[in-house]
Amino acid sequence: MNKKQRDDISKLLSYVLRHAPESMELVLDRDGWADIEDLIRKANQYGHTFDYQMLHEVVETNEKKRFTLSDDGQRIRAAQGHSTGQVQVQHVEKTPPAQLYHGTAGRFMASIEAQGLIPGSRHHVHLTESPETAIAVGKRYGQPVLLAVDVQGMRQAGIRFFQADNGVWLVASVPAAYLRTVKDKIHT
Ligand code: HQG
Repeated sequence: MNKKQRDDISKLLSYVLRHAPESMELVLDRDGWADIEDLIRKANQYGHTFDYQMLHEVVETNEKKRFTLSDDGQRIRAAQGHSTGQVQVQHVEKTPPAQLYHGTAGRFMASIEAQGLIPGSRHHVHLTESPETAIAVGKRYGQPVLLAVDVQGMRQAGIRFFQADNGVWLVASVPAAYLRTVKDKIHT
């Protein structure tokens, strides 16, 4: 497969496993798992032709490790980013490193300063250990803004942190008091 073919399958998987399983009559369990045989059959019915080997290649080569295979290789789920009401993934609660980041766009900052970070349509606010990743995520929506999160302050306030299968950090929200704009890492 070439990159375009892999990206197309990856986008389809993100869409059905995170947001709209019903668009392909797919049913996910509470932890977000889909039966791979069922998924491939339904995808094929909806005009997306790929097989187990191709799906495997997409999972293996995905630069953000967006998808997780079950130990027996029969099920697949999105590691994070869900918005579908079908699932309520039990992510692992963990102590995060001292510094986490969130990337956003300048046009959201007035609202973020007023409300803090809220999950929007997704189930969690997404944080990362990598400022570079955060900046790239922010760029999807416009002029990027890098926010550093006061992890220690949040932990002292009793806010719980979870880690997805692919290392992304998840929280319910981040009150504005725990956010600081970082300017020196942005080179656009
Ligand atoms: C912003 C990617 C106004 C928030 C990444 C973001 C991530 C607010 C946008 C994953 C706000 C939501 C998720 C507030 C937050 N007022 N705007 N109070 N609070 N926002 O796409 O974090 O490539 O739902 O800053 O790596 O950007 O898809 O979330 O800009 O892990 O695998 O509202 O997506 O992974 O946007 O990205 P999103 P996100 P993938």
